This record gives sequence, C-alpha cells and structure tokens, in this order.
Amino acid sequence: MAEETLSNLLQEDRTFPPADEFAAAANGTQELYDQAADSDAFWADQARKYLTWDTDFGEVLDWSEAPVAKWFIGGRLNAAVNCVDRHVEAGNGDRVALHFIGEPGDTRDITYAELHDQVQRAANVLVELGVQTGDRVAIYLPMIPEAVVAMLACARLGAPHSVVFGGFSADALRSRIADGEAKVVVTADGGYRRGKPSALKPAVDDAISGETTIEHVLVIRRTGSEVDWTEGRDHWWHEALEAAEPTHEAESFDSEHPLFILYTSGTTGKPKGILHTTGGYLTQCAYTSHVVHDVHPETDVYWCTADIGWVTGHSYIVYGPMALGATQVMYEGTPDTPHKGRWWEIIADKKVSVFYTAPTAIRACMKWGEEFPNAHDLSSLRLLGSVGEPINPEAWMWYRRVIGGDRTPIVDTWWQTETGAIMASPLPGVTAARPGSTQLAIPGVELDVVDETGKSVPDGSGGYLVIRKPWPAMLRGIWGDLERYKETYWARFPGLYFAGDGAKKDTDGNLWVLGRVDDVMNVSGHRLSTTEIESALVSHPKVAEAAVVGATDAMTGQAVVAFVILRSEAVSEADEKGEGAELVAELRNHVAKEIGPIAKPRQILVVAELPKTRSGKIMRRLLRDVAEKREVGDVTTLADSSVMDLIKTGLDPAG
Ligand code: 6R9
Repeated sequence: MAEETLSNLLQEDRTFPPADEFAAAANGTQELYDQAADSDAFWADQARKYLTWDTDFGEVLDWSEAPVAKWFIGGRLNAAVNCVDRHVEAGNGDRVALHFIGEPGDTRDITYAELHDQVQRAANVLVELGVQTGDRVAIYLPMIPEAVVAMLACARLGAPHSVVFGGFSADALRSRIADGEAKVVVTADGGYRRGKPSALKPAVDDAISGETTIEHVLVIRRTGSEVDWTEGRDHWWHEALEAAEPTHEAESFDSEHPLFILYTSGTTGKPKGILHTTGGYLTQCAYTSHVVHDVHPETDVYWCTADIGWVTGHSYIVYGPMALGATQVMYEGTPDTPHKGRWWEIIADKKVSVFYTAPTAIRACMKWGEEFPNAHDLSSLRLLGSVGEPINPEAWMWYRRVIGGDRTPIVDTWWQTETGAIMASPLPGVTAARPGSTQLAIPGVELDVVDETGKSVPDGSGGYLVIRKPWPAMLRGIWGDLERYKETYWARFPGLYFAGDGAKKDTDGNLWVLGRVDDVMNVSGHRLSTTEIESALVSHPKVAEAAVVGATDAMTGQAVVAFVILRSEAVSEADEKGEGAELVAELRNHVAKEIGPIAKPRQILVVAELPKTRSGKIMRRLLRDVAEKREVGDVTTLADSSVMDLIKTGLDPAG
C-alpha cells in the first residue's frame, strides 16, 4: 500500500517556484540554510533574535544527559512576558491580538493591552487558589479567548499547563488530571458546537468526583447554561478576575523550566504526557512562525484553525504567533456551522492573509464544492499552510487553486507533539513547492530517512523518518516516565530520534511523509492509539475481545475500524432479537463516552475469531486488508490459518 501511494507520489513533478514579489518580502532566505551549518551558533542567534531574556544564556546545548537535552544554559525568561508584556511595552498595546468569533456569531476583539490585563489578573487568581511555581493546572475549554488567557497565566507563574481537548470525555480528563496531578482545573459551563450549547462542566464534575488532586475549579461563563456548583471548590472566572489585583509582577524562570504537558496517543493504551520546557520551545515556535508562516506582525492577519487542545493550537495559536506579536483570528466552531461557507466568510471579513489548516478539512471543503469559497473574496490570502497528516497532491492543488487563487505558496509542515514545533517544510519565498511533499528540514534541523538497520537510504528510496540532532523545541521526556521516553523514541535506532513515521526521499532529495508505521492511527489529523480504543471496547460488558485498525479513508485520511468478539450471552441475545445494529450503535457510543466522539469507530464488525500469531499477537495487518477490502495477505504465521476465512465469510456483505 505504502509502495503504491509512493509510486503515485513520485510521479508528481509539478513545481511551484516562489513569485518574485513574495520572495522580495519574505522573512525566510536561502542564507538561513548556510548559516545553519553551525547549528549551535545558529540557534543561539535565533534565541536572541526572537526572545527577550532577563538573563542571557551561556552554553547553547548540553547533551551530556542524552536523550534529555538542555538548551540555552543559564538563560532566564518568562514565556508570558515574551508573548504579551513586551509588545505592550514596545507601544503595540492597541494592536489586536485576537479577533474572536463565536459560533453563534458573537465577536470580541482583544488587544495586547487587554490581554496583558487579563493574564495578570488570571495569574493573581491562580495564586490565590494556591497555585505555585511548578504546580500543574488542567485546562478543559472550548475555543474561546479565555483558553489563551489561562495558558499564558500559567506560563507567567511557571505552573505547567495541561490542556485537555474539550471534546474528550470525563474519563479521559480524569486520567490526564491524575497522571499530571493537577491542582486546579479551568473549564467553562460549555461552548457552542454545531449550533447548540455543548456542556463541559458536568464532565469536570464527573472527572473529579471521588479521589482527586484537584482543589479548585475555575468556571468561565460562556453559554449561560445551568451548572451544578460545589461551594468552596468552584469559582466563577469573571467574578474572580474582577476581584483580583490588576497587576502581577512576573518572575523569570530557567530556560529549562517546564512550560507544559500535553497528552498524546502512543502505541500502548496509556496516553503519554509530553513535556516541553521554556526557552528552546519558544525559540523554535517564534522562529518558525516567522520564517515558515512568514508572519509580518504589523500587517498580517493570521488564522490557524486548530483547537487549543492539540499541539498545533499550543505552538501556532499561542506561543509562536504571540511571541511575534501577531494579530490572529480565533474561531469557536465548526467549518460548516451555520453554513458551509463559514470559514471563507470569516477570511473575507477579517482579511486573513496567512491561513493554516489540516488536509482533512481541505478534503471536506473539496467535497462540499467550490461554490462555497467562490462566493467570498479571498484575495487577502497570501500564504496557506497544512499540517497534521500527509496532504495528497490533489487536495494540495485544490487548496492552491480554489483557496489560494493560484497565487499563494503552500507550506506543508511536518512535525509532532513531541517535536514541539515545525521540523520540515518548504520555506515560502525560497523553495519551489512540490504538491504533497513536506520537502526539506527547516534550517537548523537535520532529518533523515533510514533503513531497518539505521543506515541512511539513498535519494529515491524509503524507510523510517528520523531526526539526527537535538533541536530546541524537542520534548524533554514523558511526564513521570523517563524509561518510556528512551524506549519509545531512542531505542529503535541508537543515537537517532525515531518519529514513528514512514517516509521517502525523492530523486531531488525532497521528503515525502507516508504516515505512521506503529499502531497509532491518524484520523482527521488527530492521533489515536489502536490499543486505547481496543481497551475502551473491551470495557463494555458485551465485548470479549477487540482489535482496532486504521483503514485508509478518502475523507479523514484514516478511519477507525473495529473487529469485536462478543461475549456468548451477548451473541445469542443479539441473534434472538435481531438487534445487531443496535448493539453496534451502543458500542460506538460507548467508545465516544470512554474516549471522545473523534474515537468512534467508522465501522464495527462482529466476528467469531481474531487472527493471531502463535505468540498471541493480533495480526492487524490482515484485519486492515479486510477493512480496506483487499485480498488478504500472507497468513502463514497465524496460529490457525482458517481464521481469516471465517472472518470473511462471517461478515455481512454490506460490511
Ligand atoms: C503537529 C501534529 C504527529 C503525526 C506525525 C505524522 C502526522 C503531521 C504532517 C504529518 C505528513 C505532514 N503529520 N504533519 N504527516 N505530513 N505535514 O500533527 O502533531 O498530533 O502529534 O501528530 O502527524 O504522522 O507523526 P501530532
């Protein structure tokens, strides 16, 4: 399959050299690649160029405790001051930081001066609630400005935030709170989703019922819906901020002070708390916002459509653009509420010039049709970006033609929660783009594709994507589990960071990322682990065993397909009452409740057996063949080779 995709991709020879006008004004330059030859000196320059340090650093990189890096040794700074205060001090307090647009149509423009006020007050409130430097604060919010305020208030205090995507369930929130031992959770009564208020507070109440580390809950009023209230524990955000001291003196923290934890799916069921620290992370976020997104803070209106609950929201809504003092759009809702032209209407209205979104969204818009974007004036756009999964050349071409008016460069940016910031991308104004290729490592980063033995493969062939040298925004570990960090990323190829992605280099040395090679799925740009969903299914009383695979899906990249073996009581019950369809619906909802709606399987197939090796490992490769309606591959290592026939004949032909 990967081979097939690849031969298509490698025939892709359309190139799009930068327009002269764009190149003349671009932040990125060819010289950056040359300057990066001495990478320590290069990163030291970027750190001093983009950030304000209260104490300058000495040594650039300390790799003596590899694979845990330390960057910008001895340097001290405050991330929130870098993202807010210094812009106000420089006289840009009146500049809009956020053009907020709520799903129901309410709008709010928040300047850097207003943000400064809010962040200071919120920091004071957290202190009053007992939050000290180093304490963790969970944030469980919709896409509203207070999410940014809460994150920056934590950063200001040196209290690492742990943002949990608002679409996750109470159970997911509970396990993340427990793993990070968060002391306070910031939430809202709810948010607007597809035209209706969608409650959040009940999930928090549920997640912290029983034994918990949470002492206080700060609640933002967004929808005005009724909420249950626990006196002494729950506090209204607006009341607390109003009563708080308006100023807060920020402290500087060590460059390696933890900035946040963000949970992401791994190959086992337990999500990994990815740890990021301050100086290196912020440097690479600001640098890439500047040279890859080409943000010109005085003139651009930038919009990244990601949710704050994913790393893209952390790095390219909060830390990168705000370190530069950019003006951006923040939108609460979905792209098709109340109509399928909503995004394009916002771009025309706010004159958005730089737009960053995901291939899954682009493919959905392609399906809805060109008439929606065509109905709006998109001429303000000058640069488009893509992130989250491979973008197929057809979607790339559509994006450029329909959204970019055949004029804008596209940056296809490869990176991960773990890398913290963009690692590979064309540099707009410098590189000639290839539809579907993430192209080259950015200046300062060294990527490679290696074979099974860790040897670099020649141009024109494929293998595993690795990173050869430490980079400033790299993760500093997995929260509370250093061994798992070493094991997951550094054990496969000693001395190299293994990203978990398969990739190819074309004959010109361009990079084509092909997707995950481990048991992690990528559904609409969201990482989900097969094991996590299997565990959720097996937690249902009617399920005996489950195997989950990611099947190629034209719309979402991959889709979750589950194979379940029912407990015998459930089988006879379903047969007798002819309630198979109801049971499948019940199981899909169960997964949504356990993990969140994005993890809902597209399809659940009830089977009598699962294909297993003699050592008992489920052969997901074979199930993927079934899910993708292909000829089933080699079954010789199965303990019982007739199992696949049983599965195929047992399946309802409508599947
Ligand atoms: C930023 C983000 C990381 C995984 C990564 C890869 C896939 C991201 C991509 C891409 C091809 C791109 N991925 N960007 N694949 N081309 N431009 O998405 O972080 O949620 O941790 O996912 O996403 O498979 O390994 P995260």
